[in-house]
Amino acid sequence: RRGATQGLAAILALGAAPPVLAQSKTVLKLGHLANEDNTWHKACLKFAEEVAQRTNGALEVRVFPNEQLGKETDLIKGIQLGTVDFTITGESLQNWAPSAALLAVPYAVKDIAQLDKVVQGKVGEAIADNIEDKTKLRTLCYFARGPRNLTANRVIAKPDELNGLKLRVPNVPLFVKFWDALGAKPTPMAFSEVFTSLQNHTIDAQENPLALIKSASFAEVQSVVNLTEHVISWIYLVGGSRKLGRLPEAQQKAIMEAAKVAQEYERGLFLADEKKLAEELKAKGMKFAEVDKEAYAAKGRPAVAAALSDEIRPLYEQILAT
Ligand code: 2Q2
Repeated sequence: RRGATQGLAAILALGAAPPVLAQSKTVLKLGHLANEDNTWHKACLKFAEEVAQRTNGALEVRVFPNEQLGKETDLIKGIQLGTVDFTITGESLQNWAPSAALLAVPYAVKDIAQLDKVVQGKVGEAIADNIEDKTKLRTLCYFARGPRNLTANRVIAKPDELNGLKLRVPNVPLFVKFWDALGAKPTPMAFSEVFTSLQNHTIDAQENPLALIKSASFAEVQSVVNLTEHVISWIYLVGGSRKLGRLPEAQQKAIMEAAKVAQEYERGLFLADEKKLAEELKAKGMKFAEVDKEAYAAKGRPAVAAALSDEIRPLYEQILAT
């Protein structure tokens, strides 16, 4: 760098026009809802590092955790407006693209092996295409998630014991319908508001994979993990297709490659995490309760069936058959 500056000084001294010394730098913003301890954040940092390396610093991805750049829904809109460039999102996209509901249908996907087959196969392709088509968000890579579990301050062994439990759900109409049918009172709310709302009892419960339960410190305000395992889902790292499409080909390729590296990297962290999360949460005082999963599944089934439109039902059937 010093050499270049000296060279520039020399040229200016000679009165010549300065040469273009370096490509101008483009800064891209990535916002997400998890905190710094979460594997999503670490994968985003990896993504940023890989993008910088593969573009010789011409592209800089700045990562903002904790909904610092906005709530999940705002981030999706922000990408559409061009004020944000990337986020991590999934089933909330059903508010724009109906097939995104299929990322998280209660009691559909049974394990990670099935999930990988679904995402990487024809169904996943159809979902990703539908998302890009309806939202102008391009899916760059995906992260598998652990099963969603219902946390509360009591054991809820079967849905009949929900008794109007005030439950926070993300902004996902399918989740609202499912929990409503089970007998809870689901309220959509942004992730960044959940901790405080549990603390001041605006809500009594929430449901999420153990990874987010841990990184968001819900153990401080929830005593029981009810092992409902009601949703096994994945989530996408997405970027705005219009803005990305205007970048030079080589930079677009660098972004896609960096995303693949981030995906692999996240999977390693995720698998390591899954082995220890339950013990870590128990050490923080949470009690783990086995529940009647069959009763949860059975009571929710009609609502799930009714929530899936004819348009996406064939894809749903294909998921079940995978
Ligand atoms: O509880 C949350 O906010 C997340 O686990 C959500 O499931 C997730 O962010 C979805 O809203 C994905 O679109």
